[in-house]
Amino acid sequence: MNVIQGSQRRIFSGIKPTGEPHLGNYIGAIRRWVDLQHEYESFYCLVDLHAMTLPWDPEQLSEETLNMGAMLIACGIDPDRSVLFRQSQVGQHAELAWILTCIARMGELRRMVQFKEKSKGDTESVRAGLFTYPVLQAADVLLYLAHVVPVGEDQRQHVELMRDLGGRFNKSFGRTFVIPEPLISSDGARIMALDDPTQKMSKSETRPNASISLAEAPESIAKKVRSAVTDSGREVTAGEDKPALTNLLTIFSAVEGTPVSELEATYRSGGYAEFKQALADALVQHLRPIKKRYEDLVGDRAELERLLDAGARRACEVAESTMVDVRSRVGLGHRP
Ligand code: ATP
Ligand code: LTN
Repeated sequence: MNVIQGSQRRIFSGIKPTGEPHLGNYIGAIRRWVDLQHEYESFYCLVDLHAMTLPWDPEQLSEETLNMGAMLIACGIDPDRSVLFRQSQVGQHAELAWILTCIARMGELRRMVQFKEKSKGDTESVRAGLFTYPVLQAADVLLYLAHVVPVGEDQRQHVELMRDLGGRFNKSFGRTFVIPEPLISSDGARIMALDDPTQKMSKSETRPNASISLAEAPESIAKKVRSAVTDSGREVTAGEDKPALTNLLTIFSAVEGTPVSELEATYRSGGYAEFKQALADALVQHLRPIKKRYEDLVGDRAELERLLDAGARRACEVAESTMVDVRSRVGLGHRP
């Protein structure tokens, strides 16, 4: 077995380089990755192969992959501390995905909520890659023998599947993989669209006022917050019957580091306009340095490529050591 050196535990997580990263990605995932890199040996992956499960434009894919790398660094992922890399540069991801595809069951993949949502019920002409998407995701994590997978709530089912596939492989071929645990924090795990609090904020959603991107201009942030839907009533409080305000308070709490109860006490009776203005100001202030750093980084494509290439080389060492073990266990033997 590929033994993890030292006592530090490993984490792995990934983000699709499609569209602009938004507050949901930041609050549910990226800001936690920044903290976790101090506690864990961390692998953060730009999953460009996953981005090919829906129709894509080749130029846009390579552009957005570099942009997403720049955004992660701008948010505080330190490429010296964490292994930040492009999935497609480490061929072992696709190789292990195929082997896991050969032990995955149609029925378990058919049950995946993300597949049902993204295929929109069209199970005939939908691309096969969208169906096997979670198997590639399982390969991503299992390759690195990661213990923990920090993700938003929407990914819980995919982590369950990788646990099942890892366990099934271990049972059939001997203990090879670490069975990873999801790490989903209770607050901010599901940030909802600003114009519809029943839907999650998502990169693939194109309604203009649904999400706030991390590189959004200050005026646009203020405008989107002003036009965010609210609930009936006048008080600024969270609660099951107040999905819109709960979402706005969750966002406010995440960027300010102030508990929701304190924000409620401050803004409860001041009316929605005052609350929204304070939220917009807090967002602009929090995102300003991220936007600035992002703009500096995206201007230097060569440096970004260099950083990601270095990450891929580090990732490849770990991935290949797992694959040597996997290949021998499944009867594929060594590479020439
Ligand atoms: P797409 O719309 O392209 O499927 P997405 O916005 O769901 O993309 P991903 O790249 O799939 O983003 O997810 C990256 C990380 O962000 C994952 O850990 C995911 O759980 C988290 N995440 C995505 N959307 C939200 C959200 N609205 N609230 C909290 N976390 C989120
Ligand atoms: N499917 C995930 C992105 C993703 C991922 C991973 C997350 C790909 N590989 C491995 C955690 C671990 C998504 O849609 N958010």
